[in-house]
Amino acid sequence: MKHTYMFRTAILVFFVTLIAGTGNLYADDGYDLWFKYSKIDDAQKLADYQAAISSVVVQGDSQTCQVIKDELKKGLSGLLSKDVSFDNAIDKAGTLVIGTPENSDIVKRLDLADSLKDQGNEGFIIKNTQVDGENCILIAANKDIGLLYGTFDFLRLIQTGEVINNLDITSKPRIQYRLLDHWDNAPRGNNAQGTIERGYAGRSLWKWNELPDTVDTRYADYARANASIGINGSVLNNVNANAIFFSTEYLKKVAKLADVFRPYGIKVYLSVRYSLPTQMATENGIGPLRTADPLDPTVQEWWKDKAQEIYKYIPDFGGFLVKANSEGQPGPQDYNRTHAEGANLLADAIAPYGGIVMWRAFVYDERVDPDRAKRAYMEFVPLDGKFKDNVFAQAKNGPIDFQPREPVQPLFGALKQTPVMLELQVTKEYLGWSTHLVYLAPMWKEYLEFDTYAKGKGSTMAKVIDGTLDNYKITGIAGVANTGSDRNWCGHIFLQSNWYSYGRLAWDHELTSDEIADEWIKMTLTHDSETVKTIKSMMLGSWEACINYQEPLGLHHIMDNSHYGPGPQISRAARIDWTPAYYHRADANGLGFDRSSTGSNFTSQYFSPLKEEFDDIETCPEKYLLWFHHVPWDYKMKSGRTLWDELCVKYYQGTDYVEQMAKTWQTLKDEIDPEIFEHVTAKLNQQIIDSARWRDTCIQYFQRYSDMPIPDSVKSN
Ligand code: GCW
Repeated sequence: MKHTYMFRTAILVFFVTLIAGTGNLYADDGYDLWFKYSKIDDAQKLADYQAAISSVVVQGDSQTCQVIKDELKKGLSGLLSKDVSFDNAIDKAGTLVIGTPENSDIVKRLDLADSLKDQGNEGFIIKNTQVDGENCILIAANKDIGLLYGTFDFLRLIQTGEVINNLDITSKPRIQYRLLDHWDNAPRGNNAQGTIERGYAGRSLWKWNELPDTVDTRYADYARANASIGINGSVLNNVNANAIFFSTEYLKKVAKLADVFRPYGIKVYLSVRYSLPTQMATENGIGPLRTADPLDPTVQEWWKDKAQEIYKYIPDFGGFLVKANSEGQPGPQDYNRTHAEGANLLADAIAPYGGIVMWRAFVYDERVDPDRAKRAYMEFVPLDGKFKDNVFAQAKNGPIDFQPREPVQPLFGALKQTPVMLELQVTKEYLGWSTHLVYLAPMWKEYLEFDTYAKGKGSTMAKVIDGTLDNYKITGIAGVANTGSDRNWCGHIFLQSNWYSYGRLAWDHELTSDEIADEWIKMTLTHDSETVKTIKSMMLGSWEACINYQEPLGLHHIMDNSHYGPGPQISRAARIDWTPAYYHRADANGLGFDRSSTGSNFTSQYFSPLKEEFDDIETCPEKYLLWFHHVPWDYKMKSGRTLWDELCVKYYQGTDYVEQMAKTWQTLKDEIDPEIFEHVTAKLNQQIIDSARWRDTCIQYFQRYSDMPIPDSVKSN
C-alpha cells in the first residue's frame, strides 16, 4: 500500500518536473495575459538589457512597493534570464532606482521637484541618469502608485523590445477615474460564483460564498492586470443591482476584495438598487422604510447611515454606480423626482468621505419621445447644472446601445456643467460575444476622435471626457468588463487585447490602435516582427469587418433576442424599442430610420455643422446613412452602386474578411504556441459560420423588400 503510494508520487513528481522544465512543451492556456515575460530572443537586445540592469533599488516598504519588487523579480528574471539583485544602495552601474522623494533618500537627493510637479498622484517619470556617479535608470513619482505604473511601463518597454539607454518619459493619466464595471450577479444557492450579465467568459470572478474567509489568489492577479494598464477602480456588481451587496455581511466581503486591490491602486465601487432603503435596515437599525423618495428626510438619514457603515468597513470606498428608471429598475421618478434629485441624495451621503456617484444616462423612457435615440438627451440636458459636484452622468458611447457602430451620443458636449463619464463595453454583447475576433480599439478611437463641434471645430469626445473642453472638476471613463472565470479570463485570447486596450486608452486616449495592438501582440503572442505585422493587420480591420457582416451602412439593432445572431425579421418584441423592424424600417421604398428633420429630428440634437451634415442625405457619411435616413433601394451611393448593391457588397466584404483572417492564421502555425493556435483556429471557424449566417439572413430578408438580385460580382468572390 505504502509502496504504491510512493510510486505514484514519484511518477507525479517526474511528470510535473518534465512539464515545468520544458518550456516549449508547456502549452499556453492564456492565464498569464500580457505578462509572458519570456526570455528576450534577440541576442543583441538581451545583452543590452542585461548590461543596463544589474540591480534594483526600491527603498519604500509599503505594500505597493512590495508589489513592485515582486513584479520586477518575476519580470526581469524572465525577460533577462538572470538574477537581478535587490539592494538598498547604489554600488554599481546599471541600477534601476525606483522611488518617491518621500520613500527614497536617493530620489530625494536628485531634487526632482520640477519634473514631478505636474505628475499628480499617479504620474511617473522614467529616465536614464547619473546617480552617485553611476549610470542608472530612474523611475520616480510622487506616490507609490505612480511608481507601480512606472514599473509596468518600464517592463513593457523591455517586453516590446524598446531601446532603454536614452529614456526620458513623462506620463500621467489624462482621465482621473478609470473604471472597469462588472455586470456580475450575486451567487444563487451553493454555487460560489454568480452569473455575469452579458458575460461570455464563464462566471463571476468573485466567489462571494467563500469570502471573506477564503481569498482566491486570482483576485490579486486580476488587480495586477488592471494596474498594469492603469485601471484604478472596479465596480463589483451588476447595474441591474441586487440589494444583497449592501448587507453588512456582504460589505465585509467587499472589504476583503478592497484589501486585496488596494496595493494595486484599485478602489472598489458598488452598483446601487435605488429602492434599497425600502429593502433593508442599516446596521444601526434605520429601516426598512416605506419609501426611497430622495427628498424624504428619513431616506436621507438612511443613506447617511449606510454610507457611514460602508466607510467603516472600506475606508477608501470609491462610490456608487446607479441605473435608475431604466429597463424596469427603480429610481427617483417613481416618486416624481428628477434624476438630479435622485443622484444628489446619494452624492450628499458619500461626499464627506470623498466618494462619487456615477448616475447612468442610459435611459429611454417611451413617454419622452417615439425615437429611442433622442430620449437620454431630452431627459438630461434640462438637468445640466443641477447635479452635485461629485456626480457624473455616465453615458454609453452611442445613443442606442453598444451597437457595432453608432454616431456619438449627443449628450457629449451638450452637458457643460455635469461631467460626463464615458461608458464603453469591453464585453462584446453585440459583436459576437467571446467567439468573434473583433479588436475594439479602432472603434473606441472613432468615438474618442468624433468631433462634437460643441465649442467649434476640434471639440472631440476625448476632450469632453478628459475635461479640457468644459473644465470638468472630475473626469472618468468606464468599461463593461469582458472578464470571467474562464482560465484565459476573456473566453478568447484575442479578446484580452480589448481589456488591455481599454486600460491603455483610459490612461492615454492619444495612443493609436496600431501602437496598442503592437504592444499587446508582442507581450502576449510573439516577438517575430513579420508575425506581429500579420496579426496586427488581422486585428486592425476586424471591427469594420464585423460591422459589415452584421449591420453595415448605419443599420443597427437588428440582432436576435440573444444579441448574438441576426434577427431582421423580428417585427414584434417585448418592447417596440427592442424590435429590429422598428430600427431598420425596411419597406418597398427603401431601408433605414429617418432621423432627419423630415423624420424624428434626432439630428437636431447635434451641434452645427454636424446637424446639417447628418440631416442631408447627400452629406451624411455613408457609414451612418441608414441610421439617419430612410434611403431608396436604388439611391446612388458614392461608389456609383445602388444602395441595394452596396449593401450586398458590404455584407460580402465582411464575410470575406473573416475567411481571410482564418486563412492568414493558418500560415502562423509555426510561430504561435500550439494551444493558442488551436484555440483561435476553432474560434475563427465558428466566426466564418456565424458571419455567413448574418450575411445570408439579412440579405435574404431585405431582398423581400428591395426585390432586386444579389449582384453577381459579390457572389463570385
Ligand atoms: O445593453 C443592454 C443590455 C442589458 C444591460 C443594459 C444596461 C445591464 O442588453 O443587459 O443591463 O444594456 O446597460 O443597463
